Amino acid sequence: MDKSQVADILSEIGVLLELKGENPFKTRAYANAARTLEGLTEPLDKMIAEERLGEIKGIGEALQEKITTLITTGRLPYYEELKAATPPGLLEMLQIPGLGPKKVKRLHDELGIESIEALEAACVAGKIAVLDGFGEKTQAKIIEGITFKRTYASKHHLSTALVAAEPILDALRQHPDVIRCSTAGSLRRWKETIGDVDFLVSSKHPAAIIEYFVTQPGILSISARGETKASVILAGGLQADLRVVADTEFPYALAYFTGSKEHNIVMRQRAIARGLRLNEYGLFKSKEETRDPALLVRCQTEEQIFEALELPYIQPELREDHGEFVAAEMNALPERLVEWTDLKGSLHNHSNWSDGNSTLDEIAAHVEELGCAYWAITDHSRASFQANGLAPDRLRQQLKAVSAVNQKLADEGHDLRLLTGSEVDVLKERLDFDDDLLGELDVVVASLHVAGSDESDNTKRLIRAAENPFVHMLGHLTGRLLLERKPYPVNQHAVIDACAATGTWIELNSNPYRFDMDWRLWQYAKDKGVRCVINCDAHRLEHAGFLRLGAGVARKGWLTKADVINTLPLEKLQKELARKRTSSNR
Ligand code: DGT
Ligand code: CA
Ligand code: CA
Ligand code: ZN
Repeated sequence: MDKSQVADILSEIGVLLELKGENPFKTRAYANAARTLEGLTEPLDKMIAEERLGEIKGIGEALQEKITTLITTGRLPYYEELKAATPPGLLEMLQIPGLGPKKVKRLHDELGIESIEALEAACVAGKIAVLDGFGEKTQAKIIEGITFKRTYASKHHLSTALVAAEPILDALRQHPDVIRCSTAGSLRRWKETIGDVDFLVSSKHPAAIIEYFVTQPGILSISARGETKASVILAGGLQADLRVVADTEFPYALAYFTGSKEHNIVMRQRAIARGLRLNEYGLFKSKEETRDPALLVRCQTEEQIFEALELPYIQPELREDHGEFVAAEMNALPERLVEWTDLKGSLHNHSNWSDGNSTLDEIAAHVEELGCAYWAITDHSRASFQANGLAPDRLRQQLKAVSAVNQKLADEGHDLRLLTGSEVDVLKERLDFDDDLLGELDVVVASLHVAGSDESDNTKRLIRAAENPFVHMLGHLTGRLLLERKPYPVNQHAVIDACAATGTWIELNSNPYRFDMDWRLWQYAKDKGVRCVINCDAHRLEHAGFLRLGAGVARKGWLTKADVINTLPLEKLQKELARKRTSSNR
């Protein structure tokens, strides 16, 4: 056991004691001790061996003893008993925003509530609102928190699912008995959040594939295992399903298990309208459900299934019944969706001048290695003080530093150029920087970081930002954090309209917690003529890899290379960056 594990247990003890109603001094002592341990620079076992735990401020004898027991035995009976004596539902209730140990204890004591279900029922019956110190507002917030938790508890970020799935797909590909394989389901459709990962394999030896699959590294447990399918749990609690089929069935199974369910329903209806039957086993010349190979309409690929149903190929990302059938009928599907290799750089990124991790030199070296042509440094503006935002004089210093890096790049014959910029805060009445300063920057991203609760007010602020001739694009339009924080209220259509009217671009923030603006709105934006910028919002070097994720989400939004500004080479990009400013000057 290391010190951060010990610290976790100590702070949990603090919470458990608070739930029990112990005196605040005692409970706080545990929380404080946990924090102290986190900050230690020496390993705990060394300090214990040298009997120096007592030197740590704020850790009394009782705590020293518990820490020693944990480090030396890996267990602590005191903690285990305390935990066993606490209804597990109480700990679960603590995960609901706005419910701390004190409130949970009162709900338990006064209403006998020991589970989320009981809590919900009490809310619905109005029993929480009448409790002293709770009220209608708290009750409504608890209901909201329960709903939120329920919706998202079983969902995972796309990036988490990809990291878990890709090594397994690679492994499957290398197995000699695998004929074809693919991911399916929401992962293949590049949904922003993933329920479970689906794999499809064709093989003559399903048993060998199943055995191979369930013994892959990174698999925590096997939940189900049959002759042609298996389900396993991957790290982080993510479930993965595998289906093994005969190779003749592969295209039909791939189309079926890719979904979405809504898309599949329309496909099946099209089949029925043509006197056919479509299911996971095939497309059959039949008016009833069947699996009879004699009736099969032979398709080698998904493309041929679409062809048989008189449709052009529909890319997996588009299979959401979100207009793809109407567009396909009119031959109006995008010809070629954007690919991440089309991207030449990112126009919203941070460095260690604000809250990023890396220096300008490190960033330049890294993104050049990735093959980027340009990379904008848009650190936070002054108002984002918690993110170490730059005041005007520091920003002007940074402009010099960027230009020095560019000089060096040019001298050494590199093609990459850094662009100067700012992620300027959209404040209540104005932008954080005045137009003169914004006019000195290559790239200006305007973002709302501290939104209000009033939709029309937030909308107005963003529209005002779009109307500023020096603002090139709006950053992370809704501020949402997927599976964590809801978007602030904003009329996105109105903001899109304002961007269309002013020639302002909208960011597709490629951080997998954001993917903001949402893919469902890009068709509308594109129809209005609004262009997209696929940005990393990078705070570390490895965030440059978000470009791939963002491009996938842009595909899901039907975007092509021409719809995305940062597919342009540097010179053309610079012309586009100048366009809004010069047209507003006239
Ligand atoms: P997820 O896992 O919640 O992120 O979403 P999906 O789309 O991956 O859903 P999943 O894993 O339950 O099933 C994979 C695909 O299989 C789904 O997109 C469509 C197909 N599928 C599964 N169950 C049904 C069903 O009852 N009816 C139809 N039409 N298709 C289904
Ligand atoms: Ca799935
Ligand atoms: Ca599944
Ligand atoms: Zn931001």
